Amino acid sequence: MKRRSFVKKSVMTSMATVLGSEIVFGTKLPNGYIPLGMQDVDPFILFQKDKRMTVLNSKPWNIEAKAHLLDDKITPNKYMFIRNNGLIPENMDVRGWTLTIDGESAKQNKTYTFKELKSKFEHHSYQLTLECGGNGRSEFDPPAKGNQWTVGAVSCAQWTGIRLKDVLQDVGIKDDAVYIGYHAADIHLSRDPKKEAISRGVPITKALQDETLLAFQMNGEDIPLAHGYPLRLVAGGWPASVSGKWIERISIRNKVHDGAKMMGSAYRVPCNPVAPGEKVNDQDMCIIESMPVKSLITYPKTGAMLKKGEELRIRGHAWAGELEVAKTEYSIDFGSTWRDCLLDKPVNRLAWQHFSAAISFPKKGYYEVWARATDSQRVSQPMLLPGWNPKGYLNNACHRIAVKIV
Ligand SMILES: Nc1nc2c(c(=O)[nH]1)N[C@H]1C(S)=C(S)[C@@H](COP(=O)(O)O)O[C@H]1N2
Ligand SMILES: [Mo]
Repeated sequence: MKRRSFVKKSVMTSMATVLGSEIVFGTKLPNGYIPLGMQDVDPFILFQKDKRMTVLNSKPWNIEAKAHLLDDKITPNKYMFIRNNGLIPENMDVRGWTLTIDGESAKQNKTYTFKELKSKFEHHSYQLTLECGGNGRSEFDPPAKGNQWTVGAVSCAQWTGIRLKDVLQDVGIKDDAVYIGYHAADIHLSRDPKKEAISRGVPITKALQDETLLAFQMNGEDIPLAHGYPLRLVAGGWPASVSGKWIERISIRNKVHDGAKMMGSAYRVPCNPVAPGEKVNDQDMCIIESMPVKSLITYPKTGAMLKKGEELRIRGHAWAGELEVAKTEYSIDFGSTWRDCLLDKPVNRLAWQHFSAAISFPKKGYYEVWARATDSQRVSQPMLLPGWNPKGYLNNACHRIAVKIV
């Protein structure tokens, strides 16, 4: 007969934290047994999220915001979307934690402790826009599999850490380096330790940008566990899937990184437009790089009611991947005419920009307010759904809200 094994003490401690009290007789818990009190964990409490956030999936956890919850200039944790491909790692302890840099194009393999990283390299802080490549997926037809994100898989927090380039240069980069790939501590859904939930990366040029951080703080505090504690790669302006959470290893590659979710239709779109529903061969798919121009009206909430004669002051954010947003406009006549909004400059490169406008309505009735951003290369958001693709990425159609004048 197989001997009964018991849960590790460390696992028990973390379960007790979630339950909020000691598990009396916890040492007698059989391995793999999940206490009832933990099977219905309240994600809002667990992740300290606002109750108005939408849970799209619990295995793995995927949670999104609503447009009006993203009104802050800097996104607080409670409104920040969570996108996980695997299971959140447990017991992340900075004391035993290390970061290793390796790969064909690293001049040496080097391992740093958390303390070394923090003391050896200069600290930098940037506001960085992170948008999931699949944000807006729910609109595509035929529908795409995956989390049905509406508009809330985007955030712009203040990230503090060290520059990835400083660490890579400390290790030494060979001339043939073309890409970096991250390896993280999260657990594959199958729980097979040989499989990685996700292991993506960026071209070496993006890795060497000043704003590409190995962050240890978000909004001035330790990064919340769900967002990558203790160390996270943050490469703003690109699909957020390149911003690896719970980073343990970064490989400097002499070819395009070939980790989990770099191939097939994962985070790739047809290199040339295809008809909705068309099957696309792997070799005709291209990796998503800089995200397209987009904007979001964060005030008021859709459905706002105003009295005739009242002026409406709308607010929102606009972002354009690697580029700056040059213009934001609004329309109240379904896109027939557009007027300029006030638009702030970004606080730093790759931070979203804030816009506002004071709108008057000619008479009582139903209106929609549409917002449209244009990037520094004069590319504007489409009014309707852009190019269909198998996984439903890059929906940057104009955001709109309903307004009633009574
Ligand atoms: N290790 C790891 N990093 C990851 C992921 C993941 O599942 N595991 N998801 C990626 C994806 S697809 C997105 S959109 C962002 C989401 O970041 P957030 O959960 O902090 O908002 O993290 C990225 N980094
Ligand atoms: Mo994502």
